[in-house]
Amino acid sequence: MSRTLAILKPDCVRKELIGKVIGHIQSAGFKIAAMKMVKLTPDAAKGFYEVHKERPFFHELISYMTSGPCVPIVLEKDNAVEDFRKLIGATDPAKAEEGTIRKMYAENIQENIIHGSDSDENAAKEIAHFFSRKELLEINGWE
Ligand code: RTP
Ligand code: MG
Repeated sequence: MSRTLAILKPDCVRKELIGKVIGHIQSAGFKIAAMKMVKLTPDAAKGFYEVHKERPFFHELISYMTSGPCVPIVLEKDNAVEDFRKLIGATDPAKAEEGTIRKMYAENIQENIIHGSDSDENAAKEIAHFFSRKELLEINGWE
């Protein structure tokens, strides 16, 4: 069993797609281990996407991610990181495979509905970004 971090991004919340997207995630065999709704501050969004700080789209990405509430979710499954990236599809929905969440619901390469961690190491860091050890202990008994 391994873990990944998903975020239902602000466009997902705005379009009232939370229920539909979570339905696809659960049908694909992922277990929801923790979930909350938060509004990222610019500093929190910059911290989360620090790896992209030199990219031309960084400023736009931060305004998008702070444009409304989002829903971080800790997911559990065998091979969680890789299987979840397959389920959400390519960053650009125009290039995503049929049946993927981004293909079905995303608008464009930026407003793409959902985030998924890209490695086990980043999943652990990203989970810690949104959920304290105390919360995870209280919710799931994780040490
Ligand atoms: P994520 O980290 O959100 O799961 O997305 P990803 O791995 O598929 O894509 P990544 O390259 O990490 O980019 C992070 C997010 O930045 C926005 N983006 N905009 N305007 C653009 O060309 C562009 N490229 C990326 C997207 O919201 C993307 O998910
Ligand atoms: Mg990424």
